[in-house]
Amino acid sequence: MAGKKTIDKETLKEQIRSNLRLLYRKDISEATPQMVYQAVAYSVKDTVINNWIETQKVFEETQAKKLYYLSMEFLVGRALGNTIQALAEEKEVQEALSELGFDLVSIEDEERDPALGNGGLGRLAACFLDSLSTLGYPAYGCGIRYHYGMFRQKIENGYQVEIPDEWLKYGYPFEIKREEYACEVKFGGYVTTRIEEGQPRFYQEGYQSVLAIPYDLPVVGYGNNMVNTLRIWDAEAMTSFRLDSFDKGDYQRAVEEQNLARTISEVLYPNDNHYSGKELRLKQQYFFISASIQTAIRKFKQNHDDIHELPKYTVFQMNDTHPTVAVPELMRILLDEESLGWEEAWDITTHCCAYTNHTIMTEALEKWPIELFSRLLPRIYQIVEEINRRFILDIQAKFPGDQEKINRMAIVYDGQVRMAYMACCAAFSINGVAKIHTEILKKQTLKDFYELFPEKFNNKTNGITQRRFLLHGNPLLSEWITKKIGDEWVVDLPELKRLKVFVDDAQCRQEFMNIKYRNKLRLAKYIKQHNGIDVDPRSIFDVQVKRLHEYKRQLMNILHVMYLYNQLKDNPNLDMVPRTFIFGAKAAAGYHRAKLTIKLINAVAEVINRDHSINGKIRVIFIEDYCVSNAELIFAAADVSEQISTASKEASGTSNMKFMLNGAPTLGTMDGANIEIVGEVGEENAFIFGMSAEEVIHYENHGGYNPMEIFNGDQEIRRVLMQLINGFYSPDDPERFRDIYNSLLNTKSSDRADTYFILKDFRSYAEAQRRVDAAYRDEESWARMCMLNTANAGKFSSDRTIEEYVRDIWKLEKVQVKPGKR
Ligand code: F58
Repeated sequence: MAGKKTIDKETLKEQIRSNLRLLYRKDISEATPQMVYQAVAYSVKDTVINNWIETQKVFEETQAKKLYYLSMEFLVGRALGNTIQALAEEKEVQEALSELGFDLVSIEDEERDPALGNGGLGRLAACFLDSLSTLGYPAYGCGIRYHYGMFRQKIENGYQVEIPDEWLKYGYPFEIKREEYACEVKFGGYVTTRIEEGQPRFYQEGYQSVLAIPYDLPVVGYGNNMVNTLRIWDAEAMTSFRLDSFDKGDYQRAVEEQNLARTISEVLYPNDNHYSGKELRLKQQYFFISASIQTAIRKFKQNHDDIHELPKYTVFQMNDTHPTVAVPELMRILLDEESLGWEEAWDITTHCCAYTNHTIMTEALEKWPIELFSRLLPRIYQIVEEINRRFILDIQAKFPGDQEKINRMAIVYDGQVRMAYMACCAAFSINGVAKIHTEILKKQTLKDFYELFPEKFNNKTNGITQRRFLLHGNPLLSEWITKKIGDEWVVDLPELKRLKVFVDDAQCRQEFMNIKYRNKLRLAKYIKQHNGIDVDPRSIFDVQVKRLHEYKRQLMNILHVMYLYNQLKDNPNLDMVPRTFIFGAKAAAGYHRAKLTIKLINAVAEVINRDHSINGKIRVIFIEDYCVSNAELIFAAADVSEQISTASKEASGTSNMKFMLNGAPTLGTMDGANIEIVGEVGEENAFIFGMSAEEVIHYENHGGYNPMEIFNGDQEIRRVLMQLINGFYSPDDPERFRDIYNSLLNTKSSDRADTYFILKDFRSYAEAQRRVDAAYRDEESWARMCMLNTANAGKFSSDRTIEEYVRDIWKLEKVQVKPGKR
């Protein structure tokens, strides 16, 4: 599919040898796999650079409109394999390496995942960049070069232990430092006003500066020569530029600036669906936003004289509220540096900024205390106040006398700045990430804003890139699909529907299931290596991998395992298909209940995996350090995709799509994108259970429900819960899981008992699990179901999502890039 070959095997071998000499003064015979990885990466980068330069030239020539995707997180995963694949050079590289005595897969394993994100939101940003490049749209990802990304997870004695992620330890070969584009970012101090030419002008004084240094990472389009840029900002002290401060004895300030710079880009906050109101977090936000917006304006001005034209050439997409300071920062630049009036500046800003919401969980909605916000960003805060003042006037004009409404909608209220409201007030587009999520935003979370600005609201159901999660992660299935229907699916996923005809062909079904089996063997090997446990590749691989959060209900899953185990103990001859329950999840370091749930999963695994009396009918595996690279192995090997969030809570989910694409039916609630998955594949090809979002919301609005009734009325559930506090899974400390037990049964003033309706949905879940067991026994219909999941996954490509963003929000034009030459 890709154009001409850009890598020639013999030249590549020579380059690798030469890179080894240049980088390490080593011959191939003495090189370690890590060294070879670096040498290969530099060679591949060499090819990429030519196309990268060419892409930039095309941007200059065409003056195409550019997207700036502003995101605190980009969970890109490994680059080497992806890049080689995008250049369609896998065969050349594989052969070159094997002739040098190495194999590509193990060299790829030498790469550290750049884990600059937590979970869904960060991975979505990475999928979007992949699609933007592949589709040929001009775009920049703008983020932070955290020195420590998402922590690495070790399991010690069943507990999660967080290990710093030193992804930069050996250097990251794909990045390029661009010192020449450094920007100054100012924090603190105070604002002075001077009248100049009859106009007040605002100056921030007494501030501390940080130098923002960009590092560029290539985002390589598949087979089209396009290379967009992911620009991540690192902080350095301005001190070398401020020797004068030392001279003047302003030593204190110089030291403070050093410290500020040292901390800003140090570490990613490891929270998923929970915001942390830490000062450093706000510093990080303003740091990368100020640098990105300054750069975008500088770039625009190189080619355009009239700043009013900015929205014609530039669009900023704010990935959740974390980049929302982009609004006042753009206003600041337009007002203070471009000397525009308020209305003009507001008009430009509100035509450039768009906002995506990723959650309705109230604890994830960002609010900053005024004291902190105004101290750190004094000029920005003034602008926010003015945005708020004018916004309130607008509301008053439309809803005279409705003070309640003003209280509900004000951006600055009750001592806090409400970031989502600022985003909604300023953005020209507000989107949710799945149909149901967008509806809940309109009807509930952002109801007042929907009433005021109905035209701004739109849905963009998430997607994933098939190039990483099928083409790269599941080579066997990819080859098979390509053999059956050609390779267009790589850039046009709905092509997969052409696989539907093969479900009626016994031979094809056999081939499809053989591939699944081989992928299960691959994962079983990984599990053996990492967990030291043998799993039966003929058992059902039932998988839940995602961040650990109460609303995602990993707890319900493990409680169900405990329930099944009780049944087996009572009746060792219980007729069930052997199951391997596979979990993978990181918990935020400070989220105690989530960490305790990990311990519970491991405690249950300990007991069950050791019990030979159940004849291996249940195995429980906790995969340590779930991350993008092992995810690829896991999706390919899954039989069942657990998507069991409390309905209404999971905005979209994206792992559900990755499983579907790899032929695993969904066992899930009618939540997030599960609903759309069922819409595509049909309810008969999924296992749906549990309360609907309406029911959940109804209970929530009426004070919840009484889980005690279930506890008292259902002896099997009661038995499972008692095992949490009678030492069954924790003989050394029977109280260990008391908090989990309490969370399900005891009402505290702050929390409802069983906030996430685990007991309420339990029976329905167990029943759905029985349907899985029954369905799996019918080999033919199970194979059909799996194939139909793959065949109907076309909608869930991030290519489709990006085309919708382009059509409805960004209005970008495609560009064509020729292969770059040296
Ligand atoms: C996730 N949010 C949603 N937030 O939970 C998931 O349903 C959705 O599919 C995905 O976004 C993509 O739209 C999410 O991952 C975070 O991790 C934030 C990180 C920063 C703090 C607040 C949560």
